[in-house]
This record gives sequence, structure tokens and C-alpha cells, in this order.
Amino acid sequence: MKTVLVTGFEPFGGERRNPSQEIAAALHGRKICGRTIVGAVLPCVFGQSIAELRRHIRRHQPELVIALGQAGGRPDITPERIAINVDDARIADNTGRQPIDRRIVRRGPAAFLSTLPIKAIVAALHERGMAASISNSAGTFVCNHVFYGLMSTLRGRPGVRGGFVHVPFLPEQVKRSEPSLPLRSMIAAIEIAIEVSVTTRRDHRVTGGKTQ
Ligand code: PCA
Repeated sequence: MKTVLVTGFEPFGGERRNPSQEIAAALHGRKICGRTIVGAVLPCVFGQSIAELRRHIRRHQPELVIALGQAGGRPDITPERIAINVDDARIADNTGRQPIDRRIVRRGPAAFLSTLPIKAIVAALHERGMAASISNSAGTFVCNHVFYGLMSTLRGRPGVRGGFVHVPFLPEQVKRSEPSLPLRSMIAAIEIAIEVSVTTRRDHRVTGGKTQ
């Protein structure tokens, strides 16, 4: 049976939870559109996170990889458009490393684009009444690092699709006025993202552009 790899991250930056880890754990072992989901957790550590991701890809030979991460403060589910070849950490990773203005892959391209049907995913989420939008920056911390490492790895695997989706905080992580989403809504959203990714060959041609 075909496999879909979904990764999340361990908590970081002093948080005790990370919704991305909990979504990956919840989806592990599920069947979606005839595919088996493998959920895995990556360390929030530069370098090691990409090494572990590569190990999971070698081991499970997925046809699709969706990496997830927490973007605290965002109000909605945000499929990322682009990964850039830059590490520039505002805070230390979980081993205390804080690279500034470093390339992820020395002679790698400046950026990779997601190969997920990101517009179709956003449209499908809107149809089910969920808040979602395209993000044009995954930041310059470990999430962008893993996203770039993923797309660089998939370059050698034609036909395997991959990309990154950021999710908001859980309600338990925030004070009342800050944005968050319940875990079960986030799990449902990622199930839809998987479904759309395995059933949509060509992405929708509608703008996801923003003026800023
Ligand atoms: N979010 C961080 C790294 C791990 C995570 O879940 C980020 O957005 O870079």
C-alpha cells in the first residue's frame, strides 16, 4: 500500500506542547484515500531535523510528504509556498544553536517551491468553513530549514510530492485574545490537505497573492 509521511515538531521556545507533533501522532496509522499515513516527530534542531526527515523518507518511501510546524500567532492553516536557503534564528534551537545568515545547502538554489497543490488545499478548507491562506514565508528558523531540506531531497525523487503547512497555537497554549485552533480542527484540516494532495494533479489557477 502507498504511504504518506506526515511530520511534526517537538515543542520549542519554552512551550510544553506543539500542535504539529500532536497532529502527526493522531494521523499515524490512519488510512486516507487508500494510503497509509506514517506520522513522525522531528527534533527542533538545525541539521538533525533534516537528517531524521531523510531517514524517514528512505525507510517509508512515501509518495507524498507533508511537514507540519507551529506558527504561533497565525490565526489560520497556512500551506507554505516557498522554502529559502537561509538559516537565521531569532531564538536558539533545542540544542542551543542559533545560526545567523547561514546557507542550509552551500551551493543549493536560493529557494524551492512547494509541490503541493496549495491553492486547491486552501479552497477545500474554505469549502468546509475552515480558515486557511497561502503563506509566502515559512520564516528562517527550523521549519523553513526542514522545508528546504525536504524539497532538496525530493529533487532526486521525481513524482514524490512534498511541502510544508504551518498551524496555529492550540487553545491551551494562549491567553484568551490570541488566535488558536482546537486540535481536532487541525487534524481534520490536515486530513483534507492529504486528500487534496493525492487527488489533485494540477493546482487551481486562482490568486493567493497578497499585497504585503
Ligand atoms: N515551528 C518552528 C520550528 C518548529 C515549529 O513547530 C518554525 O516555525 O520554524
